[in-house]
Amino acid sequence: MNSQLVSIVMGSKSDLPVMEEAGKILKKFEISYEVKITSAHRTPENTAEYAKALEERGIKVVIAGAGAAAHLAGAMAAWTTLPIIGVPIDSSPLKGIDALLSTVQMPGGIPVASMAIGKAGAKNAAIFAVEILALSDGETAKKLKDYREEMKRAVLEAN
Ligand code: RP5
Repeated sequence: MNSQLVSIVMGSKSDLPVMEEAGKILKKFEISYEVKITSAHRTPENTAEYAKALEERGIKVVIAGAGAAAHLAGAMAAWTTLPIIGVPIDSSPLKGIDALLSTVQMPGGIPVASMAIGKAGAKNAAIFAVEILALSDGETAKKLKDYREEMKRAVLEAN
């Protein structure tokens, strides 16, 4: 067992500027996480080994970001029943539409929760992960409600 609750996985180091948005949110909510770079296509064995070991290591939720023919979230979902939240990354000439379709169009039986393309998706993936963890942690649930209030105040105060 380790103390990390969330795994942020991505297909390439070049995905980091997008996926960092997820890390920022998890830090804000004081949720421990690890970051892993592994590719569904270029390091398939590594990806499978990493995914298979997650549950035993105590990880509860996975956020998986990849661009182009983005198989990472689905490839990981094949090896674990932990919830996988996919983030399509706009790193290809198709600007993430390809990654969005690859991530969202999982065949029935092996789900991946797909977020928006790019930084908003990475941010929401982390909030979604926090929402899952909050189901069994009252303190985290309270922080989520405070976060909503914070956003509401920011909009009202902008006037
Ligand atoms: C995907 O291909 C990665 O997730 C990345 O978004 C994209 C390009 O990867 P690099 O060529 O920058 O390593 O697998």
